[in-house]
Formats: sequence, C-alpha cells, structure tokens
Amino acid sequence: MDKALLSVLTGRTPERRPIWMMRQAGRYLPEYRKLRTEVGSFLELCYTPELACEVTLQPLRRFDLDAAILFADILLIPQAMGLDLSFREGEGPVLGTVRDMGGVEALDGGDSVLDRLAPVTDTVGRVAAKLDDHVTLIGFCGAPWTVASYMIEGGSSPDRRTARLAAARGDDWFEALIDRLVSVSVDYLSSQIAAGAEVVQIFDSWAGDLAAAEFERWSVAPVARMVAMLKERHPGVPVIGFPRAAGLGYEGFARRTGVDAVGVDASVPPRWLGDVLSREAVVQGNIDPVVLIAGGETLDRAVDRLTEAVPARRHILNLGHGIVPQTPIDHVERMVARVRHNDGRDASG
Ligand code: 1CP
Repeated sequence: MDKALLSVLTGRTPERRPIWMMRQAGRYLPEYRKLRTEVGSFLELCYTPELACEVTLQPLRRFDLDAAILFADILLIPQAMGLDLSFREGEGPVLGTVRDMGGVEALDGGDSVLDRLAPVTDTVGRVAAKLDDHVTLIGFCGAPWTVASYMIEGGSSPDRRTARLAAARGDDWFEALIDRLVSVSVDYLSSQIAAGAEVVQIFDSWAGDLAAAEFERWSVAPVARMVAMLKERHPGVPVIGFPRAAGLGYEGFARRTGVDAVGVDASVPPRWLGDVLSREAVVQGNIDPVVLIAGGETLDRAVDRLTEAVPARRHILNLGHGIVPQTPIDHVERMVARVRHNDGRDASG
C-alpha cells in the first residue's frame, strides 16, 4: 500500500482517503491514561523518548490510520527558550510571561534551544523506525501567533486579550517575539525532518482571534516565512497549515503562505471545501469532535457529507479540532470504517 497521506500531499492519487485525528494520542485512550498516571507528569512523557514513542504509536495499534503525529506539545518551544512551564491537573498549562522587549531579549535562542529539545527529536527517530510502511510520520510545532499568545498570557486564557492588544498595536517587542519564534520554530521543524518526520504541521489554534488585517500580518506572514525557509532547506517535504477558525481567511491561505494543505475547523461547510478550497489546496478536516462523541447516525451523516463533497485525492480526513477525552473509542472505529466503506463506493475519488 502507498503512504496515502504523502500521496495526497504530493499531488498523486492515493490508494485510499488518508485519515488521522488531531490529538489522536491522548486521554480518550485508556492505555494513555494508565501510562500517564504511572509516569505522573505530562512533560516527563514528552521528554522521555521511549515513552513518547510508545504513546505516539498507541492510536495506530487500535485504529487503521494513515499517519502518526509526534507526541509532544507546542509549549515545549517557549520552555526551551527559558520560560517555566507546568501542567496543573484540570487547569491546563502555566507558563512564564513575556510582555516587553526586555522579556524578548532574555529568551534563549540558537543551539541551546535545540539541545533542550533533543529528546523530542530522538522520539521522532524512534517512531520513524517502527511505523508500518503505509503510515506517514507528522512532526509539528505551534505557529508564532499561537505560541506568542501563550507566552504573553502566561498559559491558557479565555480571550487572549493582552496578546490581541499587543498584536493590534503592533508593538515592537511583539514583532520581535514573533520573529524569534519564526526562526526557532523553523530550526525545530528542520531537526524533526532530519530525524525522520515526513510532513510537518503548523498549528495556529488561535488564528481566529485576529481581525482581518492582524490575521494577515501575524498569522499569514510569519507562517509564509516559515514555509519559505523550510522549502529551501527541505524541498519536497509537505507542510500543513492549520489557521483554526480563520473563516474567510481560509480562502487563499495556501497561496499566500505556500503550505501544501490547509486544516479546516468544523464550521466550514463541506460543499465549500469541495467546490472552492480543495481546488487551491489539499484540505484537511473537518468532522466536529462533538459529532464524534455523539456517534451513531449523526456521525455517519457527517462523514458521508464530507466524503461526498471533497474528492479523496484532495482530502485528508481529520477532525475540525482535537479529539476530546470523553470520546468513546468505538465511535472512532465507526468513523474510520465509514470512511473506508465510502471510499469503496466512490472509487473514482
Ligand atoms: O494531561 C495530559 O495528559 C496532557 C494533555 C495534553 C496532551 C495529550 C496536552 C496539554 N498536550 C498534549 C499533546 C499534544 N498537544 C499533541 C500530541 C500529538 C497528538 O496526538 O495530536 C499536539 C499536536 C498538541 C498541540 C497543542 N498543544 C496545541 C495545538 C492544537 C490544539 O489543540 O489547538 C495547543 C493549543 C496546545 C496547548 C495545550 N497543551 C495541553 C493543553 C491542555 C493545551 C491547551 C490549553 C488551552 O486550551 O489553552
């Protein structure tokens, strides 16, 4: 069998519609919860290559998926740049803050950042050596805007107002922070590719926070710079961009940034994905994670609408955002089976 994900991303017709799920390794899996409890700390899981490799592979043992995604987190970069990071139970991440030029200048850069992230790169190599031939390995990082928003807010925030204000004003220190993140993130993705990642995804989870002009300046432009640098260093390695909740900003995003595929949230109608967006880029998405919890015929209908609207050779079937902990495992099985069944009915793809 071919690597269906890689086929779609390089313009070839895949043997089947590729499927993977954002956050596919994680708390909805009992084997993840068990290991997580034994180890005690999420960050220790991320920085112990043997364990991170095991967790990366867990969803692939259960489901017939076409990709593995490195088990790590977008907040490992700010931590490697010198900010304190902890994950408190039920509260999410708590991170040291950067809110002025002094804070940006105090951040570490260059080789020391990559040295701290070396265990993650090690995980990539281990996973690459263990994957079945048809499974593609995805590396990732957060987009500069999304990572900057956590660094400015000091962790999760209901509305990211301080970060949005800095973006709207275009403060010098904010621009300097984005520039630093562009360069560190490219080096980090580059090290993942050198270790065996075949595709990389840039998560801009909070792209939808930005007004149109700020979206161009702080989401599109930095991602475009990252893609240009990556393409120069690693020609032929596909890049997936995920400007979540970008709305009208999805149109032309691939052209403006150079990404090979665009991840799309669940608010976007499948028809528009098929008729408009998939003509300019490969489309990734966009089953609602809540519909996956609902399961049953609700899920079947959502899968059918999507696979009917978007041709398999231009589609990576995924969720519109990460899978959530209360998702029943048999609903994931049902979704995968339904996609495979529909593939068989529409061999024309
Ligand atoms: O308690 C635990 O076990 C930790 C839960 C957890 C997990 C399993 C966190 C904390 N991160 C992860 C792994 C993770 N994070 C992956 C692994 C690969 C996979 O299976 O997909 C990936 C790709 C991420 C990416 C990530 N982390 C994003 C971007 C994608 C998205 O969901 O929007 C973001 C925003 C984060 C930050 C983060 N890390 C963890 C949490 C709870 C959060 C979100 C906090 C918030 O909502 O603001």
